[in-house]
Amino acid sequence: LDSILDDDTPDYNKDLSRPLLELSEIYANVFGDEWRSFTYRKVANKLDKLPYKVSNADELKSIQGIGKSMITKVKEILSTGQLQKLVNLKANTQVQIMQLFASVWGIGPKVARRLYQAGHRSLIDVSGDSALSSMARIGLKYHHDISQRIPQAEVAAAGAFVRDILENLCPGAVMTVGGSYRRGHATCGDIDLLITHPDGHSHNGLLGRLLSILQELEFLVPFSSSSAESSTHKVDTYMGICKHPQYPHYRRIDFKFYPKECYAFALVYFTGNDVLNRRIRYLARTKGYKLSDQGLYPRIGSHKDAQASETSIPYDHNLLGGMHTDYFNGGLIRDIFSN
Ligand code: DCP
Ligand code: MG
Ligand code: MN
Repeated sequence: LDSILDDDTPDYNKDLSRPLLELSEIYANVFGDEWRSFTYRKVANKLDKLPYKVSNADELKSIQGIGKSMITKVKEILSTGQLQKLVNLKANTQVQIMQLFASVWGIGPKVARRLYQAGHRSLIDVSGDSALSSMARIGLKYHHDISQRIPQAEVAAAGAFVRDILENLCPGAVMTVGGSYRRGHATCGDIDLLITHPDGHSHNGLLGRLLSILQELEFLVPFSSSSAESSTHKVDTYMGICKHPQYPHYRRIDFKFYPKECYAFALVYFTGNDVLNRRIRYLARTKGYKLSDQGLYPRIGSHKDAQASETSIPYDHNLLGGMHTDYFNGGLIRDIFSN
């Protein structure tokens, strides 16, 4: 279990996992095939976590989740040093262009395909497209900066900057820097901030007030169009671009505001990574529960009734609401896995 929770990978099998990850990205960005993309990413993650170097693909047969076709691919990499399928895809200009388009914040695989079909072949072409979302416009404008990884120290500095404002604005508010930063990575793709208030109500409406101060201070790039949306009534989300006054680059930043009774679950979700989240959600499901970013709920009825049961369970039935986060992160996950 520790090896699942610990994101420090020993790197014995990077030569195997890297091409699989590249295929994963192409499946998502070029073909919009999220399922296949996830399968490749999952196997790459498993290979990364092995405490030894794989020298014979048959060694992988006993590992759950690595199927025949993946073993065939690993064999090919071991014997030829590459994956012909990947080599072909990467040599294809259409693939290259659509990957570039989809690497822009605010442009997903569907829009990337539409832009290609509309005849665009470069980011300069794309910036002249009349149907871009405001997010994609900002994504294009800051594309160079936000494509760079962020050093851990700068993520910490940005977090401290926001925490300072937050604590003045709303005393007692609690903020955690999540995502890859919380997993101890040396560099991060973005800055993930998770915020709540232990009094149970002060988090309401806090997002808007915090955003306007951060924009006044020019920490946040002004960008409001449909960003301060809430995906459910429980969580307020904002995705934006920020720049710490003492650092030269613009960075991607995500804010999430949760009520305190969801916070432990939100913290697990927002710490990730996404593969771990899918695994523990699946595990919860096999044990008759539903795990989300907001709680752990008993499932009523059969798998077919899953949708109905989710909506029929009142929120207060959250089994572990309010439980101390450290217990949740360490203890609960450990308990689920050991049962
Ligand atoms: N998350 C998830 N599934 C997704 C997206 C996100 O479970 N499709 C969760 C797990 C992530 C967390 O949210 O760890 C933060 O998302 P990020 O996209 O910021 O990913 P990371 O912080 O893990 O990595 P990066 O360094 O690329 O930002
Ligand atoms: Mg992140
Ligand atoms: Mn993020």
